[in-house]
Formats: sequence, structure tokens, C-alpha cells
Amino acid sequence: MKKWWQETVVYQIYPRSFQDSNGDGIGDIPGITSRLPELAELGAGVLWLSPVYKSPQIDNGYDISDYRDIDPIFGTMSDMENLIAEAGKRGIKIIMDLVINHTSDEHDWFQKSRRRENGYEDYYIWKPGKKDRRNLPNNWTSFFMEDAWSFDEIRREYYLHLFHKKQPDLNYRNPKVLEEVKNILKFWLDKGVAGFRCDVINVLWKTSLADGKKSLMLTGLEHYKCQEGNHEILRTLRKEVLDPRGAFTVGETAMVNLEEAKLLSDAARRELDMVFYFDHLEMDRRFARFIPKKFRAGELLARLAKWQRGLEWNAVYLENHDQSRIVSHYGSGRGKNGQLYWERSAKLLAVLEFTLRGTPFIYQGQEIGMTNFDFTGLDQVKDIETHNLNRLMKKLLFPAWLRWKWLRLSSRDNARTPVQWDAGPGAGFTGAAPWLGINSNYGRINYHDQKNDAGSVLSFYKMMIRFRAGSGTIKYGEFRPLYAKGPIIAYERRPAQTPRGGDGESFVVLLNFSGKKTKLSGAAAALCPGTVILSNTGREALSGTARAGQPPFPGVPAALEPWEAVVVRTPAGR
Ligand code: TEU
Ligand code: CA
Repeated sequence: MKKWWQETVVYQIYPRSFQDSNGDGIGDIPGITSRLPELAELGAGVLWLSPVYKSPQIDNGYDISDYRDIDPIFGTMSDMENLIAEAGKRGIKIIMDLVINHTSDEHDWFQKSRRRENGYEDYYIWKPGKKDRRNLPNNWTSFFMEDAWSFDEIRREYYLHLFHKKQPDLNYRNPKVLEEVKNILKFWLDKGVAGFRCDVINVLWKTSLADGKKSLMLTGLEHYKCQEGNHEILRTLRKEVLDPRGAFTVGETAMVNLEEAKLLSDAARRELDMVFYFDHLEMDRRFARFIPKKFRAGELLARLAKWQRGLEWNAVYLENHDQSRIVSHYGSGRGKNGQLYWERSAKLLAVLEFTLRGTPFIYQGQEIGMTNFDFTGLDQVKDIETHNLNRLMKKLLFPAWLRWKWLRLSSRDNARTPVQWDAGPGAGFTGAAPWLGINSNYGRINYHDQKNDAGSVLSFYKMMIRFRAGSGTIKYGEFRPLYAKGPIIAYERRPAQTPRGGDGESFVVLLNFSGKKTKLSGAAAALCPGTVILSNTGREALSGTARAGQPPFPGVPAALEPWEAVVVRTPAGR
């Protein structure tokens, strides 16, 4: 049975960088409301807001000190209620970012827990110990490349934090914690939100606090990733809160593998509706996403095929607030003369995203082809993860030039520079000094200049969103990898559950991930006779000009132009 969240497109907003409305250089909720017309025109059906709750902003809001209040930098609760109402008038749903693995240390619960106030003693994971780095409760390291334990001067004990020391982990062995979380979900669902993006939702249950297998990345992971206790928490939340309200959930599941993702997102298990995995964005990186290695289009196809065919339903995404900009990462920005094919490669990536099986997620600015930042040094970077990684690499004696070479590729700030709305002052984002530098290419890449340009990246995104919406095969059909040679990959989308050759549309997608015109081997050309119906080079116009009495231009091109993307409709019964 089809679900509303399979039909729609989700647009992620990182509020502090989206639109400033009160001239303090920080994006805010009224700013989002003012841009609803643009979002409706794009075709977004759901808006996912990164956290706007009260927070000391150590991790840009992923350190929450009050789940039931809005941080003043973003506005007020009535601004939030107004956004939900105004979006609703346009048929747009809102989902909130649910961060329940940890809170801020400035949350009332932590303040009470550190003082052992009655009932709060065990809201977090505390361990006795002398204040001495040499005898931490275990050898675990954090996602931010530091110790995972800090000593609290008030309680005189250690507490666990898988992220920053100001983000203490909640203790789900204490049933009161889950009750608190249920109430937070109800509070926001009663406000009219349609569901949640669930932050690092696969590390909630720590089965053991024993030492972990030593690793450069996340010593201790095996004790808390995707544990049975975590599945139980998700099933409880689904059963008691989410399903009764028909709420939608997408889980961010760090370091998840396919088997774990199946358990977390299998419909019959009633845990999450879908999950964000990272496999497809890390095939040209070592140590998660920090050290670059060669991009291989064939490897990308293999990984996409694994998840497209492995999961019942995918969350399809190429960018978010933690990842670098996809046109810089997998597009022409990866190579030399990146600007030459910037537009065409941004469109190629849109063809990829909107012809895969699953719910597409667009990250703010992706629809206009925003690129990685143009910072010249770490002093312009705000993200704590980048600065911690720099400190770790310095300790490992990597020279400064190499540290910066790698960090500028993977820094989360690449995704966090302000949205480039127009070529005017502050790129139309703010009239003040922005909290983070605006990319100097906003004169060339901005929403306003693309809005009415039929050939722009933005117009192409709108067309791809409509194309997907209009095709049952693209939404629900099977995915089959067809071809991978050098920079070219091809895959097929066929109507699901029909014998080969069933009626209904079938498509073959061909993508050239290079700046060179590349021949298709004979095998590929034979793969998909048919008609080019869509491309980022206008090739379909050729195939559409069938000469009188002649069949339409035989679809498959013998070679793909640099960064060319082609969608071929193959005849039924192929
Ligand atoms: O991210 C969790 C997380 O695992 C990422 O930082 C991850 O390391 C990377 O994106 C995978 O390549 C979530 C939020 O998205 C992030 O912004 C927060 O900093 C983090 O949780 C803590 O809440
Ligand atoms: Ca503001």
C-alpha cells in the first residue's frame, strides 16, 4: 500500500543558514516562512528543519537544553506555530529533528542529575572515578575525535558523551527517560508536525560499557551501534506514539550496514519508515568521509545497487548539513575546470537523485547547485568537528597544508554557508554580517537568477521532481544496475512485480561522470534501444525530430558528452 511519504519530496532546511529576517546575520523561522512560496514552487511536500529548540549552540542546535521551546536566535514558539500553519495552507508538512541520544549539559535534566536530585540521578550515564585522564571508565572515543567521557566537577564522577562533552548521552536503561521522550514526541505531534528526522537514532542503547576494539574512528562502537535494546526503544515509540498519530520517521543511522538498515526500516518491524545510510557518499573517502581517495563511477553504481535492491524503501539523498556539496564532491567540482561543467554536472546529479527508488531529500541550496565553501583557511571554519579533526591530525603529525587540503573537502561547513538567494548584498540572505562566510560565487550561483531561466539548475530540479511524480515506475519500479565502464554507469527502472516485458514504462538512465566525451561500448548501446526522453544536454530534442515515416531517433547515443545524463524510455516487452 503506497504511503504519502513515498510520493513526496522532502526539503531539508538548516535554519541558521536559510534566510535571516531580523538582520542579525543568522537565519530564523520567520525567514523560512517568508520563503514558503519558493519552496511550494519547487515542489517540496515536506520541510525537515534541523533543530530550532533552545540550545547553547555548541553543535549548532544538536545540543538541546529545552525540547519544548524555540531558541530566541530562531524566533518564538508562535513563529514556529505560524510556520506549521502557513506551510499547511500550501499542503506542505513539517518534520522536526529529533535529537534524543543526548541533550545539552545545560538541559534541566543534566543540571539535576549532576546534583543527584531525586529521580534524576540516572538520567545520564555516570561512572565513578578519580579525575585523571589515565583512568577513564573505558577507552571509548567520541564522534568528535575526543575522549567519550568527561569529569563533572559538581558530581565528581565521569559522564558519557558520544559527541561533544556538552552533549551528555541519555541513559535509556532508566524507564523515566523513555517516558520523557514519548512526551516530547507528543508535544510536537500535537503542534501539527508530521513526523521526525531522528538524529543518530541507532546508538541509543549501550549494551555494555566495556572497553572497545581500538580504532581510529569510534573505539567502542560495537557496544552501542544498532543494539537490540535500541530496536525495542524504536518499536515502543512507534507503537505507543507514532503509529496512533500516523507520524513519519526517517532515522539517521551512523555507520549503519545493510543488514542493520533492513532491521531498522523493514515495514513489518514497525521501527523507522526509512533510514539515512552513508555508504554511497563515502566510496571516495577513507575514515568515514575525512580522507579522499579516487572516485570510481562503477563503485558508486555497485553501492547504490546494494541499497536500492537491499531495502524495501530508500531515503534518497546526496547532501545534508553534515556532508560536502554534491556538485563539488561527485560533480565537475571534483576535477579541473570545475566551473566549465558546473551546471551540467549539477543536473546530472539531479537525474541520479530523482530516478532512484525511494523518497528524495533535497538539502537547501542543492537545487541551485551551490558548491563547497571558498574559505582559504581554518580560521573561517566554525564547525567543531572540523577543528577537532584538525587537532587529531596535527597530533598524528600530518602537515598543516595536507590537513587543510583534506579538511576543506570534508568539513561540514561546506553545507552550512548561507543560501545564495540573489546577487545583491549578503546574497539576499542577510543585511548584516553573516554568522558564517557567504561563498563569493553568489553573483554567479543564486536563486533569483535561476528562477526564471528555463535552462537553470533550479528549473531542471523542478522538471525532475515533476518527472518522478508522474511515473509509477520511477517511484515504485525495480532498480537494476546495467552497465559500468570507466566514468559511465547505466541502470534500469522497470515496473515492479511484473514479469519481464510487462506493460507500463521502463527506463534506462545513462550517466557520464567525467569531463570527457566517452564512447558507450557496443554492449551498452544494445542495452537499451528506445527513445531519449530527457537529458541535461537537450539530446531528447534530436530524438524527438523523427523524420517523416522514420522511427524516432534510435535512443541510445553511441557516446555520452562530458557530464551528460540521458534517460531513455525503453519499449515495453523489452
Ligand atoms: O550526526 C551524527 C553523525 O554521525 C555525523 O556527524 C556523522 O559523523 C557524519 O555525518 C557521517 O559521515 C548527527 C547530526 O547530523 C550532526 O549534525 C550532529 O553533530 C550529531 O548527530 C550530534 O547530534
Ligand atoms: Ca535572524
